[in-house]
Amino acid sequence: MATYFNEEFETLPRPALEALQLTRLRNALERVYATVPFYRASFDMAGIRPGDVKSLEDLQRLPFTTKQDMRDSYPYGLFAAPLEEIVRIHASSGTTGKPTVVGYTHKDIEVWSELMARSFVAAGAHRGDIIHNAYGYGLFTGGLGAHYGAERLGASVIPISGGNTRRQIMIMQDFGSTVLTCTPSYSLFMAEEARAEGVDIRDLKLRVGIFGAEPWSEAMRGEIEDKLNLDAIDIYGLSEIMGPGVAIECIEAKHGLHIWEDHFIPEIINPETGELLPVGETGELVITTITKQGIPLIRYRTRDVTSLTYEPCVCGRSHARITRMSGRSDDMIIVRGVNVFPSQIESVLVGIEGVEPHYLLIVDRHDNLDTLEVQVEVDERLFSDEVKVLQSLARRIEKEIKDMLGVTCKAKLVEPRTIQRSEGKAQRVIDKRKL
Ligand code: DLL
Repeated sequence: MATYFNEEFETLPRPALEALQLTRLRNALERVYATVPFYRASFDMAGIRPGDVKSLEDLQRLPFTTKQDMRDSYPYGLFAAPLEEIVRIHASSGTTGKPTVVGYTHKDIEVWSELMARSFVAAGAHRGDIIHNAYGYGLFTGGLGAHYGAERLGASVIPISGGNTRRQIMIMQDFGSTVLTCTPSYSLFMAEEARAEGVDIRDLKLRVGIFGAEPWSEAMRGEIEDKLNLDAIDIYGLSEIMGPGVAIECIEAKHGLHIWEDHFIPEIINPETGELLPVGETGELVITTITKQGIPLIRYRTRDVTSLTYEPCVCGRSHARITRMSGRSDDMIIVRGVNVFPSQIESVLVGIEGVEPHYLLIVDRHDNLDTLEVQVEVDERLFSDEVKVLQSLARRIEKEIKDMLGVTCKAKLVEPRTIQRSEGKAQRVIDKRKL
């Protein structure tokens, strides 16, 4: 028998769940129409009023919201609550160097904590667990999101955040951590570092790992479970919608991630045409938040590619499942958990004298750690210059990218006209990671 954090809502029969969704959706639409000028304008343009939405199917008649819309209203334009009611602000990188900003009311934090607590229980965690939370604390939602959920559950949380891997291993060993939360790639890096320290991470008390924030594969799950001797669970989320805990696998099935449908309505669309796809087909995930107060989003295009199933699950949860994310429909790459758009790197490069705007990003994974190489052409005059000059240029590029985007890379300067030109879409990224 599965255990639940909130049995009533997690197992709500489909008709009751859908009735609840419709009531909450209609309230959310009234709220955004009344408080957010962007929604009033976009609904008016589409010729639809909140009151016209009489069934869940009517959701399709509403326009989408995109990351661009969030950017255009930077920083607080899409907030539906006054700043006096906002108790937390998070942000994630966007294409323009300006982050995407989200705000939470007290109630939003409560809901998020509950959904993360539900997620922990679905993953097999419980009170008495020692949760080693190595997601980054800060503007990124991973650290604080998991932290509040762990406290809500009543487990003991270690707010270790990311970095200083050797210390992490010592703490896991000495404190007897039973649950590990971090990106999947970082968990493998920890295993490597532990081995280098003469520690077999398989011997620690870790029982469950809750991994997300970047794409990973079934093959990688196998490797992690083997190397760390734990159950590896996939968790999904995005800051725009909430943060971690939008969807999670249950430990009973490890087959698809339950999306908490009493708070979110998922749809799958064809990313080219925007048309709704039949259930089961793969496309772009669109999410409508139906209880959020700070920044409710209507039909938000996540750019993440997946499919939906409403098949009953062995765990007894009635909430739909999304399949493991198979990628993104835009060009964002995720390097060690940091979201990076090629255009962000481009804007750093174009600001540096002596560098041409022809570049290629090569993402790879060595010793379980993502690496990013930035190949960029330098101008003719500079290329014939001394090695010292070129080296200092390369270091400067690496530093500016690190300062601006928070991601470590290796800059490789190449001769003019050596990077392949394209007549159509330029290929800016070569991702060699085998996920
Ligand atoms: O990554 C929130 C999070 C933190 C999720 C910790 C899970 C664990 P953002 O920084 O806004 O938020 O990045 C969101 O990361 O649109 C996906 O492209 C990707 N992503 C998140 N989880 C997964 C996953 C957090 N399990 C973006 N599988 C999303 C694949 C994921 N991609």
